[in-house]
Amino acid sequence: MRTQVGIVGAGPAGLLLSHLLALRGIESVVVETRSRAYCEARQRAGVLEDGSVRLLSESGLGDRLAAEGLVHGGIYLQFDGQRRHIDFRDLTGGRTVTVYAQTEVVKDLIAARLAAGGAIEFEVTDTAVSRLDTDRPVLSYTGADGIRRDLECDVIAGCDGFHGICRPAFPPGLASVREREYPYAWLGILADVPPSTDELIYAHHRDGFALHSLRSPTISRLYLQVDPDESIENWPDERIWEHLQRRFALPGWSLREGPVLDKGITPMRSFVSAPMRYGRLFLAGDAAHIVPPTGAKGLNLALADVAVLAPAIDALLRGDGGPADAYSDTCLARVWRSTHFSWWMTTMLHREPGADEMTAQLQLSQLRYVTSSRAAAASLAENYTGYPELPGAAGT
Ligand code: RFL
Ligand code: PHB
Repeated sequence: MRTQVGIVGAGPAGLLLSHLLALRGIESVVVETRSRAYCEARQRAGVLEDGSVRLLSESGLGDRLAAEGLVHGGIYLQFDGQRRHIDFRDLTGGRTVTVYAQTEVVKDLIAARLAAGGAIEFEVTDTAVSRLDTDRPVLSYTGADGIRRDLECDVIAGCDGFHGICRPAFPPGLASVREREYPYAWLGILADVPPSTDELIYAHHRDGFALHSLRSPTISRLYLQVDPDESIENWPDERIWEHLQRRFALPGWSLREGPVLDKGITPMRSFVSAPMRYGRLFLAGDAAHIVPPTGAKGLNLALADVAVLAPAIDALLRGDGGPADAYSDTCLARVWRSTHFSWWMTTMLHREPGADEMTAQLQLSQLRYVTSSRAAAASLAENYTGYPELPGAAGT
């Protein structure tokens, strides 16, 4: 069996890559271990940068996004008994973000690929990649029908997330890994209750960080900092609401409660593996890099990677290897900027277990600065809404 591009993983990176390649007349096959229903229901990100919205719209995926996405012109930072607004429009010359859940991005992408006759194989097992240093790499897997297949490709894209098989297929020693684990995790809930806020609230509190986000005018998404080894069984709904109430408390404002539809705990990690290419295998999205969610960057980075990768593969298949050779450096410039911003937001807002009063005062000073200095607020706003252009890591 043969295809031009074998894509491992039907997350946002793999699906958008398949779509962008199809727009260029390039055929691909996506293989995915999970079921379609699982991929469409997995609760994750919620915030799209300006550039991600433009990318999706310009590639024909903007209808539901325009109708149902909620445009946000800022965020609130809450600390020391005050809630301060950062006005993105004012600070960045009109840029915004859009709240549109990753579940919806994935549903739109799967629908678009299937409507166009695209091949997505769900529920595959034993995915493997080989012959990566030749111009005919092979993607092997067992289909849902139990039949083992070897798919000969021109290029393989590893879009299989942090726990996938593509990054480990690099020869030992080729990639350098930079990593930081944080001493805390997020407990996230989806609640059947209208949001109690018009824009996201990032709250610094002596008990730990909390975030009020949303999914729609009737559904709220809330997060609570917990210990990394916490188990969800220790968190009945009443206990979650009690902690949320305490961390968001503000005179004259109240947090509405409602039935919890979904809950889970996510570890927090920064991780960058470079280069993002070995031979004819290209990594994109969480397969190559992870950021803690406090900067709302992971999904946006995944989309940005494949926006660079699709034209690079196109050029490579036409005999021009230049853009493919530049792929890793081009992406890593954005990846490192987002990695820094996510680390900065995370360390400014979370309570570090065992941290002394010095650390708490440094955080509060930074929060006061970023909400009172126009220059500091503009830097946050520029990073949060995204970077339209970044020079390549090699300065190109
Ligand atoms: P994904 O989404 O993990 O998709 C990878 C896919 O590959 C499949 N797979 C395999 N398929 C075949 N063979 C194998 N051997 C395979 N191994 C794995 C998996 O089943 C899966 O379907 O990676 P992708 O496409 O790179 O997308 C990345 C994003 O999902 C991720 O960065 C974001 O969700 C991160 N993130 C956020 N990003 C934002 O931009 N804004 C946010 O507001 C935001 N909030 C979040 C987040 C992530 C969170 N969690 C749960 C990690 C909030 C949370 C709580
Ligand atoms: C979300 O809505 O899931 C969300 C929003 C902002 C973040 C992280 C997650 O920083």
